[in-house]
Formats: sequence, C-alpha cells, structure tokens
Amino acid sequence: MKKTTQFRRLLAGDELEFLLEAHNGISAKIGEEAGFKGLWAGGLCMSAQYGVRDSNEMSWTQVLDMLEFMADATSIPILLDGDTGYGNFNNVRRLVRKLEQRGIAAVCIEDKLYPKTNSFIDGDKQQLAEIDEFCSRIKAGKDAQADDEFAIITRVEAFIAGWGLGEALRRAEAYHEAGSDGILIHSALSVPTEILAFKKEWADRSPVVIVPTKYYATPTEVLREAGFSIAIWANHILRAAMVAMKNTAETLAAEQSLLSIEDEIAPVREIFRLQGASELQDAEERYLPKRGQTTRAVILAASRGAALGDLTNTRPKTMVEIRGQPLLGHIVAAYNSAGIKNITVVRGYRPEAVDLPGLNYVANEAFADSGELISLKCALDADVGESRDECDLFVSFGDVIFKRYIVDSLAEPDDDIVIAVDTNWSESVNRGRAADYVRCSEPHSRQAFYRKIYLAQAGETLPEADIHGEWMGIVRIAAAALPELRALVDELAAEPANRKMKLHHLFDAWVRRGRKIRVTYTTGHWLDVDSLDDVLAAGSFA
Ligand code: SPV
Ligand code: MG
Repeated sequence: MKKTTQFRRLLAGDELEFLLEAHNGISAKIGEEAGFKGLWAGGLCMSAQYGVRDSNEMSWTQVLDMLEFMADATSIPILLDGDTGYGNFNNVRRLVRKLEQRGIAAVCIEDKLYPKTNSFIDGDKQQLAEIDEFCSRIKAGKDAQADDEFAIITRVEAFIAGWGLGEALRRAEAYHEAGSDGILIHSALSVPTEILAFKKEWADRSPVVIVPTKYYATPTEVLREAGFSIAIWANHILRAAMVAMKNTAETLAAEQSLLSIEDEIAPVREIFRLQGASELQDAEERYLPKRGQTTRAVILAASRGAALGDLTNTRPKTMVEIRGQPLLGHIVAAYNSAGIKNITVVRGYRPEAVDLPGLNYVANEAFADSGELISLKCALDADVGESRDECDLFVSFGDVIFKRYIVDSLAEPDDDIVIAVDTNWSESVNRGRAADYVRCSEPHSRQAFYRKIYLAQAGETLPEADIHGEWMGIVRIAAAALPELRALVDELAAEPANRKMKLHHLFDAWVRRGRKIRVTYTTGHWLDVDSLDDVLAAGSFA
C-alpha cells in the first residue's frame, strides 16, 4: 500500500493511532521494527541530531536529505514536521513537491513565521502568522500535491502563544476551509485541559493530532476517549539515546576499558542487521563476477626439521627466521603478492610457536610418525564448508620459499594439476641431498618451450639418466580436480604402509592411474631449507 494511503488510514481511522519520532535512518528503522505504523520526523530531534537548534538552523534541503534516508530505510509513512513551511506559499508548494518525490506521506505546517523556534521556548513571545497568509500556504500546498492522498496537517499554535480557545478554534476553522486534512493542536501545559477543550468544541470536523510531551502523565485512555486521531511521541527515542550515549561515554572516559559496557550495548552485528548487510551479500552473489577468493593455499609445516639442530628446539623449521622473518612469513608473503590470502597452515611440532596472524591453522596430531600425505589429509578434512571445492588450491611446504612468479606460472596453464619443476637438478645430486626428482614427457629444451609437458614419474631414487628436473614442492590443483584428490588421498591414507608417504609419491600414484599432471619448467627462484647451509643461503635469497 502506498505510504500516503497508509497515513490517510491512520488519520481517518476510528482508533487512536501513534507516531514515533525518528531523526535519521537507523532510528526510523528501529521505530518500524518496534511496531509503529508511522513516524514523525520532528524538527526538534532532527536538528538536535545535527547539534543545532530547532530554529530553522538546519536548512530545509538538509531536512529533505535526512528524510530520504529515513524513507528508504522504512516501509511505513512519515509525517514531516515541516515547521512553518520554510517561508510563504511559494516555499510550501515547492516543499510539497519535493516531499512527494522523496516518498514522504504527509507534512505538518504550523501557523508561525519563518524562522520559527521550538514551541517550548518562550512560547508566549512567539508571533503567529496572519490567518489569511497562513491559509495561502495551505492552499498552495494542496494545489501542488500530485498524489491526492498526500496529507497536509495544520498546526494551531494559539495556545502556545498565549491565546485562548476562541482564537484556536477560529484558526482551525479557517485552515480547515483552506483545505487542511487535519489539525494538530499543540499545548505546553502539563495537563491536557487545552487540547481536551479544543477537541470537545471541534468535535469531528476533521481529524485532530496531539503531541503529549508536556502532559505526558495523562492516561492514554483519556486521549482515546476524547477521540483524538493520532498522538505523537515526539522526542523520546532521541532522549533515550542521549541517556545511553552519555552513560557509555562517561564510563569509557572513566574506566578506559570496554569491559563493563560491552554487554550493555548493541552488538556490532545488530548494526549490520539494521543496515541490511545480508541483502548486500546476497546481491553480491547475484551480480558480482565470481572472482576474488578463487584460490587458496595449504602449507604443510608439521615437521620439526631436526637437521637444523638447536634452531628447532622450541619451534618447527617453518618458524626459523631468515632475515628477521620466519620462513613461513616469506611463504605467506609470496602467496599474498600473488593475490592469495586464504592460507591454511598444517601444524604439528610445537604448534604454539606457529602463530602468524591472519592464517587458518589445522593440526596433524600424528606429525611425529606420519608424512606429507597425512598432513594434506588433515587440511582437506578440516575443510567441511559447502564451498570447499569451489576454489583452486595451492599446496606447498613450510620449508620451501619461492618467488611470486612461480605461483603465477602455475596459475597460467589451463590443466587441472600443475607442478613447478626446476631444471637445475644436478646441483642437488652433486650435494648428495634427497630431492623429489621427476621424469617428464620430455626434457626441458628450447623446442619444449612451446609444448605441453606432463609428469611421467616421480621419486627420490630415479636413475640419473631418467631425471628431467626436481619438483620445487609447490602444486596447483584446480577446483574441478579437488574431489578426485580427496578420494585418492583418503584411499592412500587408509593403507598403513602409506603413513609416511610424500606428496611426490601421491603424484606418482595419480599419474599411474591415468591423471595428467602438467609440468612448468623453471630454473631457480626457490629454496628448500633442509640444512643449516640452506638457512644461510636463504638469507641471501630472501
Ligand atoms: C517537534 O518535535 O519538533 C515538534 C513538537 O514540533 S514540539 O517540540 O513539541 O514543538
Ligand atoms: Mg517542530
């Protein structure tokens, strides 16, 4: 139902209805959620929330801007306290047109002169408008409205200015004749005598609206029985908020701690809810291209790395510092610079020492007598979310650092599984260290640059003649291949003989089952930290 129609029904109904003051988007929303059928955008509270006086210090376009937020935030009608209409008949015409454009259901104008001031400040000194001139504002406003159901309420300030019932009635009658849709009769007394006397004489010539701020002790039943149409609670949300704000501010100033207030205030998620944050999340799903978090990384960092001796007494190898930063920090930085920030680290030895912020952590409790396969399984199993297989996955080790371009080079090919292979493998052989050697569909060569190379075999003990390179310890598995990876890992891990299985054994098994594993050849720009010498070398690498 149109907001103007909703308001008309409140105004014309037989029941006493209530409007709640609101002064910005969030208070309007809170009012609607509390069950109010309409809102009063009061001049006093709107100007107060800007920190200025209720004397037209807030410009009328600033009023409009705030109203737009309030109307957008709610589905119930708003009656604007339009003060005097901000000028003469011409200003009222323009105001009415602008209010309709912004979805405001009704306006109330009072028979004073611009600039007005609040009725409760020296009311009897306030000058009332000439009746004829005020009627011209009403007529012009009514002529300007495009929607027949837009309502103009006219506020009689005769009692406020010290006049009697006769003057109030004379004015109300003239405004009614001029086309007003209802009378707001205002009073600054602490008892309802003036408004009750007015209502008795006015009877039902048109709906009568009241603002019981000063005669608040009057039982609502009295107002209902007198036949008023609408009662406005005109400033109570702001006044309540002021007490809460003051208490919280004073407590924080005194205690310099959030502890004693946290449970007393709205949780941040309640702000998000009122702002409709979840609607935006849904909309993002519908409208935004699916990118951003399309890639994740798992870093296997469970083992101690005993070969580094005392360096790993209190922390695992991945936390050994290279140039003032743990190895893990260098790895995370490489992933981050390639745009990957969703990173899971599998911890094992001294897990408490692996504590870089912003990472997800998973435990391999059996790290002491298990290998890379089991650590990978721990990471895969920990990921139980519905969207777990929607992102491509990088897997690498907590002791292997690499340059960002290695990550990029693995992301490029359109194959589902891609590993980085260093063609400079003879160095490792010469140093007599164990390495993850691979044989591929063809060795590295200039011609091979343009061809797709695939993994044929992997192992530490390949005959030298078969070796085409060394796996750098980093692999990308496309989202589409993750279910297959999970199944294979589960199957292999179920076999007790495979507890110490390494990832290159997994690749070997996968290839033997017919899976194509793409190889990108590169030379250098990575480092496997296995020994104290490696730690030194890493210093110059990083
Ligand atoms: C307002 O809320 O701004 C009003 C009502 O106009 S009163 O403050 O009582 O004048
Ligand atoms: Mg006002």
